[in-house]
Amino acid sequence: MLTIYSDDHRLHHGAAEFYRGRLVPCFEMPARADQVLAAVRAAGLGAVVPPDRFDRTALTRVHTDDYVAFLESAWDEWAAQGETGDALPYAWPAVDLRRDTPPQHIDGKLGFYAIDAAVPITAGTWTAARSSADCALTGARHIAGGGHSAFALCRPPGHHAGARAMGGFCYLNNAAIAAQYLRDHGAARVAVLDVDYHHGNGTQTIFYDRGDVLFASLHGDPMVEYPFFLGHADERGSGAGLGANRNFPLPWGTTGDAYLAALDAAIADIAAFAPDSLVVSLGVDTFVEDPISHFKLVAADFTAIGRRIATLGAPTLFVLEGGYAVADIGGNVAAVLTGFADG
Ligand code: SP5
Ligand code: ZN
Repeated sequence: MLTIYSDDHRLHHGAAEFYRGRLVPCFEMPARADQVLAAVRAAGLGAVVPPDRFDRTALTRVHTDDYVAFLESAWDEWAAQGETGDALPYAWPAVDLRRDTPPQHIDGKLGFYAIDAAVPITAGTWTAARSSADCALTGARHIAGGGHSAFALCRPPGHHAGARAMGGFCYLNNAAIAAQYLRDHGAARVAVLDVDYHHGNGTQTIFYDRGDVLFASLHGDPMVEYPFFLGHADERGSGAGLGANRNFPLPWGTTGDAYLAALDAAIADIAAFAPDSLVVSLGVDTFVEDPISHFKLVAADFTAIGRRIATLGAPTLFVLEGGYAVADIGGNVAAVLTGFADG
């Protein structure tokens, strides 16, 4: 399996995020990608190549132009105020506030284009996010060209980023950008399967009213888990997309057996949709020892996830999302990919 990776991810290294009422070191850190790269190499999965550079228009197929422009200039606007630490939002257009008047000041823009505060912007964040999307796009290009599978080793992750908002460590929605690229290059139907512990709210909203991209997600129940305000089972899509959105919220403490049963249901939905290609938002924060999550999957469960995905027989692009047990993230990702390759 081809892996696409860029060292540019190192340029994004946020200092701190809010956690239980205080600032703590970011769970989403460069060592994550280093561990995954080492494990992919150790597993002998195949070649590791750098990403191609894609036009900005590949990004604005799923993100709004003003949002991409915000990401491009946010650090410079922040630094122009004399700030040297990370840019973080602190005020949002939540209930009863106006969304039709984008602020001019960077402090206002940060909140206008964010769903939470877990998105530090540093001097290198834009370069890293753009390279991360390029990794996903390069993988999509490989699949569109007839490749059987690819692994985009993306960092920062993407599935919480919506058309015009960052959130949950995510800036550009790598999986959605890749799925749209596949649609634009020969695939009539694309399925996105999201196995990250958290609901892929950004991917869901981007494709919610479309029947050409199926979104299926297994995740911690939003009644008790981030992102809290999306990801319920009754969200089935709208308009032409009605029936093309499937959520499988699962309780804290979910073990491999229950997880794999829900995965079988999601895979049955995907098989019925008969996609021309599949994008997997691959988070391994479902791991029992993940520091911010509450599922109980173990290494053998990750192998089983890969095997089950392989039964679909679709050209498949894996896109890295979450996973914060740094010592184990590599082994768990490699387990999914080898399970798929051997399946
Ligand atoms: C890509 C991805 O996995 N993003 C995850 C973003 C999660 N941000 C919120 C984390 C809050 C952690 N609170 C957990 C409490 C555990 N006791
Ligand atoms: Zn996650």
